[in-house]
Amino acid sequence: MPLADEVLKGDFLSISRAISQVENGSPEARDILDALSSKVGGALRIGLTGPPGVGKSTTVDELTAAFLAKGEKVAVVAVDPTSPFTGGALLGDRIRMSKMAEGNRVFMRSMATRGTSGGLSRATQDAVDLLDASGRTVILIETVGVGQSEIEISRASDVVIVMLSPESGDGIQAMKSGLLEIADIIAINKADRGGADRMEHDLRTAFELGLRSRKEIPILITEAVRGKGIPELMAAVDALVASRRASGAFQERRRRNMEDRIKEIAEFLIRRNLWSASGAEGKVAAAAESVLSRRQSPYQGAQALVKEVLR
Ligand SMILES: Nc1nc2c(ncn2[C@@H]2O[C@H](COP(=O)(O)OP(=O)(O)OP(=O)(O)O)[C@@H](O)[C@H]2O)c(=O)[nH]1
Ligand SMILES: [Mg+2]
Repeated sequence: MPLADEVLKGDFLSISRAISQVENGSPEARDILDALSSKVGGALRIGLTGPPGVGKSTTVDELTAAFLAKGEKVAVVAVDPTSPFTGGALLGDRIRMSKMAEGNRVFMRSMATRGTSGGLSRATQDAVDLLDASGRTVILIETVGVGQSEIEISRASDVVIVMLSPESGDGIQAMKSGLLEIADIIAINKADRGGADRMEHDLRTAFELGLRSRKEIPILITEAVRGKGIPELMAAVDALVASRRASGAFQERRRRNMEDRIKEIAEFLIRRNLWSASGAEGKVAAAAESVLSRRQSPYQGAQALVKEVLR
């Protein structure tokens, strides 16, 4: 049976194999995604991001349990933008695989790609699509909030929860980075360490002063290790999703995200086709020679190359 059919049946091992193909950028991955396109879109995609060690995985575990209790079929995708392709991700997968084989209720996967940020986001989104088609109803996507990964998680998610903690000046860091801009909900975790109320106050003041383009935002205080604040966090997610569905903002966000995604894929395909075309390197060498011998400008050289390869 083709892998796409196995994925559709929700078989964990097949989903895992299909995600590996997506990570490797294999042609089979494209075929599977094409075949499953009519089955994608039903799952709720929730992104969790924030500084290293803030409590994202702990919160993901708690949210997973809460969604399971509501009868949802949960998948967790942990994206590590810093890990190189071979750096420990495979071992991590194996550990997670054995965990999931026990329960067989939650699909868990850590993702690594070859390190290009565009490739990471493409593979993540493809993996989420596969999980969606496989019948998972809630997909939690965890990623460390550093640099480019913020935009990527935002594009892959219906709702983004940004996690901060009162310690180590996370709030100030978050204000400097783009982290707060992509937040739909903020969770101030590690409330037991003290200073959470103060941080909430500072964030609200900052928002009122216009340090974020959208001012209204739920701010929750959590203590994930003890499950404190998790029901409230769930309720905030539910309320946000319900109101956005009612107003059309939910679908609007998906449309915008999809436009960005299609652009990104188109750029990828153009670049790939350009350099994979036979003789491309030779043509570059010829164009360079012709520029250096003053017969044309670099733009004319590039233009000729593009015309020929993208025929
Ligand atoms: N005191 C305290 N510790 C917490 C809380 N939530 C999580 N932790 C602890 O913080 C540490 C990091 O938690 P993780 O959930 O792994 O954090 P993370 O954000 O997923 O970390 P990375 O994925 O490495 O960025 C663990 O030792 C947790 O037990 C909390 O509310 N209070
Ligand atoms: Mg983690």
